[in-house]
Amino acid sequence: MATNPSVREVTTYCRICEPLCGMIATVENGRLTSLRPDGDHPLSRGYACPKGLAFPEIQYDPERVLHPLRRVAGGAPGEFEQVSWDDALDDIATRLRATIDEHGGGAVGQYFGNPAGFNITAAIWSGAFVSSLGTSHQYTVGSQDINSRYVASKLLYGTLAQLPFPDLAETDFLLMIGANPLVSRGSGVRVPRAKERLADIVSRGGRVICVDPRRSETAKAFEHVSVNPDTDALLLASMIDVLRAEDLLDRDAVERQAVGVEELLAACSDFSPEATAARTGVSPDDVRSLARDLAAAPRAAVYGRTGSCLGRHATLISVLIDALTLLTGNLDRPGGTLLSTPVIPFEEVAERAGQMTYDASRSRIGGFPDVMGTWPSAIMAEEITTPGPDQLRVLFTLAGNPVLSGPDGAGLEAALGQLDLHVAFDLYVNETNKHADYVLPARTWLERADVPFAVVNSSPWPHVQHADAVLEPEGEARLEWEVYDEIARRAGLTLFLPGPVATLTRPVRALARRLGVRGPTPWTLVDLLMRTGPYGDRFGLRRDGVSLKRLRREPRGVMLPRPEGGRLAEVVRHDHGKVDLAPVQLVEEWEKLRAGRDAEPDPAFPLRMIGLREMRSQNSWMHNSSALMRGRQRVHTARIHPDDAEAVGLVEGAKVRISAARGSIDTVARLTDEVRPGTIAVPHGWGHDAGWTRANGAGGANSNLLASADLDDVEFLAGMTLLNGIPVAIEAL
Ligand SMILES: Nc1nc2c(c(=O)[nH]1)N[C@H]1C(S)=C(S)[C@@H](COP(=O)(O)OP(=O)(O)OC[C@H]3O[C@@H](n4cnc5c(=O)[nH]c(N)nc54)[C@H](O)[C@@H]3O)O[C@H]1N2
Ligand SMILES: Nc1nc2c(c(=O)[nH]1)N[C@H]1C(S)=C(S)[C@@H](COP(=O)(O)OP(=O)(O)OC[C@H]3O[C@@H](n4cnc5c(=O)[nH]c(N)nc54)[C@H](O)[C@@H]3O)O[C@H]1N2
Ligand code: SF4
Ligand SMILES: [Mo]
Repeated sequence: MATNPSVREVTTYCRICEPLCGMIATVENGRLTSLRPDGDHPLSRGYACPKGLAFPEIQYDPERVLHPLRRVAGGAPGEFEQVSWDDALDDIATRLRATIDEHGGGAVGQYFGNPAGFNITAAIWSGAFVSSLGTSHQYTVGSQDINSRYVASKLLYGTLAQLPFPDLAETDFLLMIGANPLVSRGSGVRVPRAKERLADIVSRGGRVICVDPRRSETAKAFEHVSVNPDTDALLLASMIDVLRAEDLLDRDAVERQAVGVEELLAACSDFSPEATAARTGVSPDDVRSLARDLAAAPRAAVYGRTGSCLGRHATLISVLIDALTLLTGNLDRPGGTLLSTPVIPFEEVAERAGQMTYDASRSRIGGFPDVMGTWPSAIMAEEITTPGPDQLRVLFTLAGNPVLSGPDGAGLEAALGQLDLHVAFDLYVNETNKHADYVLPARTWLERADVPFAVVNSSPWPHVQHADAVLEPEGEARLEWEVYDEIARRAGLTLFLPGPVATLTRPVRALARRLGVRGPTPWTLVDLLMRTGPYGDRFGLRRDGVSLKRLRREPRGVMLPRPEGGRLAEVVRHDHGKVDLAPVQLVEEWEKLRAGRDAEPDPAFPLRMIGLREMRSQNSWMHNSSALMRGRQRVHTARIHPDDAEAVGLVEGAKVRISAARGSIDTVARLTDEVRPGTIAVPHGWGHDAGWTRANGAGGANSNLLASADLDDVEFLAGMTLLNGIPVAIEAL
């Protein structure tokens, strides 16, 4: 094979989810003929999941968008015609300019979806684009995902740029709140070969415990504590109360690391295990054992993921997770919870430049605090439909599908129709961008160079890898950053105005001038930040440091030094230099928890709906693959406990209607005692009706039609949407 010049084997890595598994692509005459796991990758060592392996089908999907599409004048949503890039860019720039001239930059906004988080050049340039307009209409998937975790870091440590993670490499006790890494492959902590890594903990004599309303795949393989949806704040407060009552606190660690301990303990004392048992469904005995075992474990870590972030108390829960870790002496030490170290320190630089804001401004609708300059996506529809200064009139959707992934998709769909201009960058016509004026063809991860950012900062096995583009782009697909650049140029905008972004780009421009490079590109910025960052080569001063040049020489990437403990003083930005366990912002959150708004179930909606991830499905966008949509995966189902099914006369495989305050959806019942009685579990991202025939034909329903965008259903501190614990009722159809 190696002798045939038209066949190449290229080392790369998958960019669908956080493990970033190593892959080998075989390219024959410019066409991808195989994509297989890279056996020599230092972390994934020959593992790839079905989604990664199915990617060639997406790459060559005949329904992929390969040319700029423009909505037919007067056409219905989804009626597009092919246009040239030149025409598309000219028209977009002209209309953008007109809106800015008439209404100001504050009328322009962006929705940043999940795949954009794996696309470094798009992430940087889209950020520069919206920042240069001075608009506050920035929406990201973060308010359906992880923003509460960042806000908790702001409150606890005084910095948003911190994502603590469990040291899976050395821990003896892993307490997971709402995470299912055997399916999700880990999130908020980069852990390729998750199953093995968790099994290692048990082989070392340790324990792995999942707190989850569903006996998830991970809970089945390890230990399970079953809990009612959206009651984790109560459970964690009770555990802290047990530590206090039984004198199990690590007083030395508390003294060294924290302020506000007495206030925290006082707040938790309203939540003894007896006081919370009825709501959490966890017996006082079980809560006590859990707290005692956590305190007694030599090295323990508490970790929460989406199951802990998508409820009414998301930020409070994230705070309590780190509080439990700290109170048991496990924060900032190997085997416990470690503090993240950035490979490319965007966040740190932005923070120093005053750009990583929290609550520096409040949203027009709902008065929500900004999180890194972004608003909750729950308010996007109302920002479009509510007249007044800074009404949202132009929207760029970058790799997102909020009609399926966010709350009240129906309301959002209706609002999207009112935009003056909506431009999307995507691989497909999806349920959101079918309402756009333009869908612009994006390149897949096999068609672009990349280096991972945020997700590599939190790993017990830190590693960074650069990938070159493996394939020439199909059709006319372009890199998003170049398109943003071109739109800005044609609209007469300067992406790098003096102001916030300039703080980042000024040193890059100076460097670029010295090297004789014309203007900054995302790559000059990346290289500068990487080289001057914590792992950087400091332009030669540090021999084993990283630079883009080195990463390009070492295509399987570079293992970085294992993170150490003892970094708290360097991370904490509060004046007192310690972790604040009783930030004032939580006072009202404790009140809300005490009031227990949701404590008394509404008899009309007695059940609670939670989400679910499946191995062969990726959020809203991989349902057009025949390789993935096989067997059980073909059918969208609601997992329902047999007792709840019997109560309404439902049988296995029957049609079920699920109703909530804002409407209803129909899907298929799957009876299983893996969910608690009173809980149903339904995957999100289904109910397709856009440019993907197989996905459309798969049926199922958009579970997020039942999720509320009402302002008082949105968690206040981080703007999190209530996606887990939605009050619902079921009936047989
Ligand atoms: N009920 C419920 N809802 C949830 C969740 C839940 O647990 N429960 N989870 C939430 C979470 S954590 C997430 S991350 C979101 C995800 O929600 P979104 O951020 O809206 O992202 P996706 O649904 O993954 O849609 C991604 C879109 O990007 C496109 N795309 C894929 N790759 C590329 C690329 O390389 N370039 C470009 N330009 N486009 C690309 C796809 O075709 C697709 O249309 O869903 C959230 N919604
Ligand atoms: N196959 C596959 N992998 C994925 C994705 C995918 O769509 N498919 N998406 C990727 C993305 S974008 C992300 S953010 C990660 C997410 O990674 P994870 O958060 O690990 O993924 P989930 O499988 O959603 O796990 C959440 C768990 O929380 C539980 N849960 C729900 N509500 C509650 C609650 O109120 N309390 C508690 N304690 N638990 C609750 C659910 O039953 C579920 O088992 O996964 C990533 N990996
Ligand atoms: S787990 Fe699967 S989808 Fe995620 S990075 Fe690895 S191969 Fe890709
Ligand atoms: Mo996510």
